[in-house]
Amino acid sequence: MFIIGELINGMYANIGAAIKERNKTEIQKCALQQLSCGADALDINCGSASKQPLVDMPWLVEVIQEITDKPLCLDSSKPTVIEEGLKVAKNKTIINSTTADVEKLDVLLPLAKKYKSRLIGITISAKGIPQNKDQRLELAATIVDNCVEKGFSIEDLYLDPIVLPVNVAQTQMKDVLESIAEFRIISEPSPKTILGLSNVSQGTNVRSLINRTFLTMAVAYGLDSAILDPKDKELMDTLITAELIINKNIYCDSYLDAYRKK
Ligand code: THG
Repeated sequence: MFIIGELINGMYANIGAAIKERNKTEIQKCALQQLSCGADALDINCGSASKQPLVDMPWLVEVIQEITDKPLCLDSSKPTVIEEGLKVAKNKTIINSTTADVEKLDVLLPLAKKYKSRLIGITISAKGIPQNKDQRLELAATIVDNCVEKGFSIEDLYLDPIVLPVNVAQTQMKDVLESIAEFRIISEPSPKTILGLSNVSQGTNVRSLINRTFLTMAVAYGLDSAILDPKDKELMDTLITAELIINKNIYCDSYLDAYRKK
C-alpha cells in the first residue's frame, strides 16, 4: 500500500494556525512524525480557511522539502493553487486532484505532464458526487479516456471512487469497494486506485474502528493507495495484517515489526 499521510491539512486547528503564523517547526514536526510512522508521501492541503492558498501552498512545499525528499501530494480543488506548488517542488509530486470535468482535465493533464507528476482523478463531475457504482465507472472511464487522448501514462493515474461518511451514505459503501476492483480492469495497463480513508468515519464516534475496518475491506478489493492518518497505530497494524492475509506481505512471527516502517 502506498500510504499518503493526511495530517498536513489546514482543517486541523494546529496546522491551520501554523500556516497562518508561518510556523515552520510545527509543519516540519507533523511531516516527520507521519514519515516515522510509515507514510510514503505527504498530502498537503492549505484548508478552506486559507485566505491566500496561492502563497500558502508553495510555502508549505518549501518548508516540507527542507526536511524530506518524499513525494508531496498537492491537494486543492483549484488548479492554480496546485501549479504554485508544482513550481517550487523539487521531488516527485502527485496532483490531488482532477475531477472528470473537461475544464479540469484540460488544465491538469498538461500540468501533470509538464511537471512529470502523478495524478489523482476523483470520480466527481459538475453534476455532483455519483450515487452508485455505474456512475463512478462512467466518470472513471471519462478520466482514463482523456489521459489516453492527451498522452498521460495510465500507470501514473490514481482513480478515487470517493468515499462519503458511512453515517450519511451507508448504501454506497459497497459501490465504493466494488469500484476499486472494477477501476483496475478499465484499461491495460491498469490505473491505480486510491481512497481518502478518513472521510468514511467523519461525524461518527468510533472513527478509528470504522477506518480500519473499511481499509481492511478495501485491501481485499485491491486498493493500491490511501490518504490516511499514519499516526493511528492500530490502523497501520491492521493494514499490515490485511496485506499479510492477502499475501502481499510474507509471514514471520515478527511480521508487524518487519513491516512497520522505521
Ligand atoms: N480523496 C482525495 N483527496 C482527499 C480526500 C479524498 N483529500 C482530503 C480528504 N479527502 C482526505 N484527508 C482528510 C483529512 C482529515 C480528515 C478527513 C480526510 C478528518 N479530519 C477531522 C474531521 O473532519 O473530523 C478533523 C478533526 C480536527 O479538526 O481536528 O476527518 O477523499 N483524493
